[in-house]
Amino acid sequence: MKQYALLAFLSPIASLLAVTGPAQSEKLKTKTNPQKQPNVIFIYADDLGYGDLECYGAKNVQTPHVNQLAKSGVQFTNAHATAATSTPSRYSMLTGKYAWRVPGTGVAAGNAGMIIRPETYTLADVFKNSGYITGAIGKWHLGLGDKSGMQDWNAPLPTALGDLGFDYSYIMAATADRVPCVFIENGKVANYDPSAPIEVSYQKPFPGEPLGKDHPELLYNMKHSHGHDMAIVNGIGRIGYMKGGGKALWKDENIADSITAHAIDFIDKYKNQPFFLYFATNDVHVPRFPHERFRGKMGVRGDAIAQFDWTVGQIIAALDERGLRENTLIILSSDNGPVVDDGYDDHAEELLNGHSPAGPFRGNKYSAFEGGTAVPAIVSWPKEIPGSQISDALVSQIDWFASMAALINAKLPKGSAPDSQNRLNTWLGKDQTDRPWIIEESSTMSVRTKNWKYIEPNDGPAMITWGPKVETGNLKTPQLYDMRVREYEKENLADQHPEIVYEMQNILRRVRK
Ligand code: NG6
Ligand code: CA
Repeated sequence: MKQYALLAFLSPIASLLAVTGPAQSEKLKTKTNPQKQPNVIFIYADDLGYGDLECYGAKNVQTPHVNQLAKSGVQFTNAHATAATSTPSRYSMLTGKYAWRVPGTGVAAGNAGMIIRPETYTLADVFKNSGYITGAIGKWHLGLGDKSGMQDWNAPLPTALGDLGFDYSYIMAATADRVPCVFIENGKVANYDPSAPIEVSYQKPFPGEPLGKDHPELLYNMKHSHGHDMAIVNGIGRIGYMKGGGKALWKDENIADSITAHAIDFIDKYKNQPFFLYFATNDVHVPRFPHERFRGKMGVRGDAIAQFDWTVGQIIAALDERGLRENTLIILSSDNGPVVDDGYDDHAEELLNGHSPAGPFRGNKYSAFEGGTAVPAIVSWPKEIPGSQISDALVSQIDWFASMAALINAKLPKGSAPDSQNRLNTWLGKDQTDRPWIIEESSTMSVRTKNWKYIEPNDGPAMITWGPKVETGNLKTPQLYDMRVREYEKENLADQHPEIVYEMQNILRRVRK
C-alpha cells in the first residue's frame, strides 16, 4: 500500500473512513453520500486527430454522439496532449509529471515493465483516496509487471494497475498492433486458456510460429505496409513475437464491443457511489479493424471513427438509463494527433476523400508541429456546465491531474504531479484563461503560447524515415511560428523575432529545471 493511502485529510468521506474503519464506512458511504461528488469518465481516444470529428469540422465522417456531447458542454479549440505519441502522453496525463523528465517513457513495447512505478501518486490514487471507485478499461501502453520482458503471462502479474490506484482494470497491455494480443483483467489474462500457455518476446521468434514477413498468405484480415511483420494473430501481423493464447486471443473486430461492455458493467456495478473511469479506446489506432456493422462507409479509418462515436453513444446511454448522466463529468480527448498510414495496408490514404485528420494544422502524430499534439477536447457535466460553449483557451492535458484534484477537494501529497496546475475553472468553461505556456514532446521539444510556437533545434531528419509519411518538424535551427496566422507553421520567423525566441527558450529552460 502506498504511504499516502490512508491520509485522512482528503475529503469528508475519507476522514469518516479513517475514523470508523472500512466496514462501517462502507455503510456510511452508501447512506450518507447521495452522489454529491460527480462521477468522472475520461474517454481517451487513440490517435484521433483535431479534424476527425464532425463537431471539429470533419466533412466525410459522421460523429453524432460526440457532436451531442460537445453540445452539452464545452468544446475546446486549443487543447493539447503533452506528447505526439501515446506512452509519454499517457504517462504525463496520469501522473501530472512530464514524461520527458523520466527515462524510459518512449513508445513502450508490449512486454515493458511498469513505466509508472507503483510508488507514484497517480490520478487514480487521487480519486481512490477521496472515496471513489476507480477503473481503467481499454488501451494501457504503460507497461505491466516489475521488469521488462520478465513477465509470466500465465500467472497473476506481480505489479499491475491495482498498484496504481485502479480498483478494477480490463486492459490491453500496449496497443492492438503489439503482442500480447489478450486482455488483462485485474492483472491476469482474461479468459485464460490453459491449453495454450502464452509466451512473449520482443527479441526473437518462437520456433514453429509463422511470421507475417514470411507468410503473407496467413495475413487474411490485413497486410502490413511497414513493420508489423512479426507474430500473426487473427490474420494480422503484429509487432513482437508471441506464442499461445488460444481462446484468450482477442478478435480485433470485437475490441470496441468488449471494452464498451466492460465499461457499462463497471458503471452498473458502481452506480451507487462516485466512480472514476479511465476509458481508453483502441480506436482509431492501427490495425483499424472495426466490426462489420461499421464497415464500408468511409474506409476503415473513417469506419473506426464511426465505431468510436458509437462507443461514446453507448457510454452516455448507459449513464442516462441509470439516471447518472446529470452528475457525471465526461472528458473526451485523444492521446496524440492523427496518422494515416501507420503501418498497415488499409487504404486509409486513398480513402481520405478530402478529409483532413489534423484539421488545419501542419504535421501529424510523431510531429513537433501542432498536428502532433493538438487534439479534440470536450468537457460535459450537465449538472454544472451549461451547454453549447466553445472555449479557445490554451489548455494542456497535463493539468487534468491538479484540476481533477481540485474538483473533488483532494489534497495532493507533496511532490506529486509537479507539472500539473489547477485550471479547473477553464476546463469547466467558467473562464477562458489561457495557460501562459504549454510544453509539447516529440522527437524534440516545443513551447506553445497563445500566439507563438517555438520548436527547439534538432538534428533529426525532416521526414520520418521508417514508414509513415510524416513531417517531424525537425530543423537544425530554431523555429518560431506565429499562431495567429491561419497558414499555421509555414513561415519560420525566428530570425525576425530573436527576442521572442529567447523568451520561449527561457520558458523551456525554466520548466526543465
Ligand atoms: C510505431 C508503430 C506504429 C504505432 C506507434 C505507436 C511500427 C512500424 N510502427 O513504432 O504502428 O504502433 O509505434 O503508436 O512499428 S502510439 O499511438 O501507441 O504511440
Ligand atoms: Ca496514440
